[in-house]
Amino acid sequence: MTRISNHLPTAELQALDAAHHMHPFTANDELARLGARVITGAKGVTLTDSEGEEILDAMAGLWCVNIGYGRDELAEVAYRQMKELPYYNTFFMSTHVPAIALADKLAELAPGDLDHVFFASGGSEANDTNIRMVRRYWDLLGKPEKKVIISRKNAYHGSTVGAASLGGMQGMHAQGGMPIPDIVHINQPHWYLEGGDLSPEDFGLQRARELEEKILELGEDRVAAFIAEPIQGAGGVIVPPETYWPEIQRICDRYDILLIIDEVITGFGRTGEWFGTQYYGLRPDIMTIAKGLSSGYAPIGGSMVSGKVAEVIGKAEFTHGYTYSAHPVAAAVALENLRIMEEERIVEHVKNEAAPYLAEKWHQLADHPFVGETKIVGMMASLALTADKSVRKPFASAPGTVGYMVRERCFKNNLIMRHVGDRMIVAPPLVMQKDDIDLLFERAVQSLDEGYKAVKDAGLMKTAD
Ligand code: PXG
Repeated sequence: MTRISNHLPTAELQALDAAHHMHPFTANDELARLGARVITGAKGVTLTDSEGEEILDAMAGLWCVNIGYGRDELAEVAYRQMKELPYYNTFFMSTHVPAIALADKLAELAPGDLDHVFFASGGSEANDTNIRMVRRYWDLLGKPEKKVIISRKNAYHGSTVGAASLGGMQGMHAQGGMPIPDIVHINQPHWYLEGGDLSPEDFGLQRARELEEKILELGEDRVAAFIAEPIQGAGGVIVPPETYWPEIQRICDRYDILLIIDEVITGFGRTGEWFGTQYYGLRPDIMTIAKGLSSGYAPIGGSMVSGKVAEVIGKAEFTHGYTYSAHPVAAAVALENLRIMEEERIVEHVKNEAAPYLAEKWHQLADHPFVGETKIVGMMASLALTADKSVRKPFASAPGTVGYMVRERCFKNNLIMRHVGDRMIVAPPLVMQKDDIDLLFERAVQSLDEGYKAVKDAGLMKTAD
């Protein structure tokens, strides 16, 4: 049997990795110089690396390991499903029991009339499905010109050409001729850096009304949909002002456009509700899901689709699908993950215990001289690093310079806390207990203290003009 284990010294593993493995969102020359951290195992909320270090994973892998690592039940379900039916497709009038059972469960959990699901292997594929589905929807209703999708700058919707076009990451658009036609971006509701002298409430309304202005500018008859994350995740855990979402919902109701809510990060308990949609009281037509659906144990995602849209799409063949749509092993693993989430009342644990405790600790960080603001909803939190607490301004150095220095301290202190530009972010496994959160806080404070000193010593404690 192939043995995949930590069978070589770390340096050799790192050299092989750098020689042959092209990493996502990584400069491979830098990787070769520094060597990747080799993660060899994990249990609960803790990772182990090839040097035997124990690392607190405050990012739940990549925002996905919601129930924590090392749950044998998921491994056993995967094993059983592989023996029984490792693969079959759901094309050409076929189906299988894991697909049926998972679709049924998701229809029960998803809010409103989001009772239908089109499966994919992850969030990017699901968002590609969404592009095609909303255009097809209007086409079938005799409005083929209604195909523009409005999104937001600094949104993240995935990495395929379609999903990256939906996203608003300039660095991604700059590589590979994106966005594709008929996708446009409005500004994000990022009060801390973009709110100027407006109150958060007024700014939230102003940014929401950019959607209305864009619809009017393009003409309602050309706009198919608006897509957004309830809280921007990869963009830096940007929590919109309270006025933002009600106004967006009002605009979507007023004009005949579809609302796509990307719940890839906010879904499956992260906000203390099953979905961010419920946290904000939204009524989407389509909801993107992935990550926490299987707690990352198997690659699976999908689009939850309302009755209104599914009925139209179902009228004729939708010429779209992936080999691994509703992969039986992934579907079985997801189903078991959802069973555990329900049985162990993990969403309630977030809402009533973990998130309030994390919030109490997180907001204490606002007193640190290096921290300009703290934001948190459920188990996703961010803080802005600042050179001057009295103004909401970026550093004079290139964005991310300071954040990276703090992240390096976190890495050294065995805490996975990330930086996005000069914001620090966490999104821990939902199963964190109070003592895990205490450890997170302790290491975060230590890393901030050390980062603060390093940034001062480097002469970077300067605000942009
Ligand atoms: N939508 C959202 C909101 C996401 O966060 C995707 C779609 C794409 O999902 P897949 O499964 O195709 O990766 C994501 C993924 C980061 C980071 O740096 C975030 C994601 C992926 C990779 C890196 O925080 N989110």
